[in-house]
Amino acid sequence: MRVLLIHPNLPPYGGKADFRSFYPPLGLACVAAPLSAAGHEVQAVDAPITVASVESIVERVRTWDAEVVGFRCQLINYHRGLTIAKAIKAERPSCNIVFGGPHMALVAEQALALHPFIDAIVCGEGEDAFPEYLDALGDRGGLDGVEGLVWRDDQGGIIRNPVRPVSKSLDDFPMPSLDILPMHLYRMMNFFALEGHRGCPCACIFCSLSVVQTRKVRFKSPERFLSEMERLVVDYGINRFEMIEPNFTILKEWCHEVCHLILDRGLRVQWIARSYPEMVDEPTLRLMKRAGCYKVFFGIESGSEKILRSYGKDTTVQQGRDAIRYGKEAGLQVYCDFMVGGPGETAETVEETIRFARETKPHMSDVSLIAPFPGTPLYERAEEFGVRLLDPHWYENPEAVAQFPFIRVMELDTLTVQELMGLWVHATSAILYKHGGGD
Ligand code: B12
Ligand code: SF4
Repeated sequence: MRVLLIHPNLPPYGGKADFRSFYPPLGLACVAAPLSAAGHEVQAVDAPITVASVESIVERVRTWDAEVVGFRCQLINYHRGLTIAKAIKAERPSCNIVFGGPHMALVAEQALALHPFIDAIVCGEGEDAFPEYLDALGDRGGLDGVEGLVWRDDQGGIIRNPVRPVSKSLDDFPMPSLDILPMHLYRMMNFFALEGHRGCPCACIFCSLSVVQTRKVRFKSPERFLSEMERLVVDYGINRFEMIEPNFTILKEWCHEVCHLILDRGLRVQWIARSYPEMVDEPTLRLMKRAGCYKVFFGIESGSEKILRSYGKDTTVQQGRDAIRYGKEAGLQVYCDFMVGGPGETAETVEETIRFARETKPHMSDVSLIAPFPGTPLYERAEEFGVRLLDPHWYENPEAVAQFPFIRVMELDTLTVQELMGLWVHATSAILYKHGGGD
């Protein structure tokens, strides 16, 4: 079959009319590989980097005669995906429209009910599910046998198949099909994403990653990971990477082995990684630095012990301080993420966060206003956390999503929406503009 994969554009960000992202849709390259191996023809449109218009994408579907069109959506580009899908279906009613990506597993039934132009949604990992879906379309088994699929039957009913277990080793998946992406543009940027493991054992109440990817963590072998890195260096001339997992140091032996392999093979690479403050130590950060890491991200979130607990974090404020110090002493740039708006947040707890940033002086910081993403405990059990959702279906409202990062859709027992906004602006200016420069 001819399958066109689409990475929809991102909405305007922070008032910028055309937010051009240079972040590759690695997930599409991952699902493309088994499709090609099964004999399907696969092409992709990476709209954020090529700034492809809806019309040009519909034209591509028509001229190439695509039979199936697959979309990768996280919430932020979901509405662009819907606009493109609707236009394709209007032009080519026989074309099968499938959605996948981190947002879709959380809203699958609702999305199918609201948007009749979507034929099916793949929840979670797509490497096995998507080829099986295409087989089933081609009459090699029914759609009801495809685990992880939510789909529309001939009578218009919405069927949710059993969940697909995430038991397979990541090494069993083929190497991502990078050639479907505009690699010349990523080469110009000298930037690409690398994935070493999936899943997160934590369950922070504002995050859906452990819901979608599960709390079980699966690793690629260090050798497999290195061969993905080496391929980018040798075949594509790219040597600057971001490791996308939430905690690159989650298994120290794995992290150390990867760093030693980079050093042993003499790869001259530069990379950035994320880590949990409670799972990092100075020797590991120094080894990462020797292996080419130049920046480390810590999700500090808050300088208040009480708020950290309300997020469901195990980290203490002191562990955050220590992690920042270790990072600086290892010679890394330290980038910290803070948030405003957790359950029980008050002007005093926000001041604790500002004091933390003043005292620890990360080189760079970001402060976000918490948003209740569907599927997260914060959204699903809002009342329990003293949170009131002003519009429970805000994620289906393109205008609400387009306000990102100023999403004003919840208030707390302790703060109104206006107070929340005010404190976020205050924290942003105090941390970013007065203390974002570090030492
Ligand atoms: C890189 C990244 C970004 C990049 C952009 C990503 C992109 N290419 O568009 C940037 C830095 C811009 C970004 C920003 C944000 N991000 Co982000 N990001 C990620 C990250 C770290 C990696 C994504 C990735 O490549 N994953 C690896 C690939 C292999 O996985 P995948 O894409 O999910 O694909 C698999 C499946 O989903 C499926 N699949 C995917 N597409 C398709 C298509 C079809 C047809 C099928 C069948 C299957 C399928 O199969 C793939 C292989 O198994 C993820 C976390 C993560 N580890 O996934 C968060 C994540 C996607 N981000 C998230 C969030 C919340 C954000 C922000 C809103 C954060 C914030 N508060 O600022 C901002 C948005 C800002 C903006 N205006 O864009 C959430 C999304 C939640 C949601 N419901 O949408 C995630 C899941 C992180 C989390 N902790 O929850 N992000
Ligand atoms: S915020 Fe980070 S640590 Fe917490 S559940 Fe999400 S990915 Fe895991």
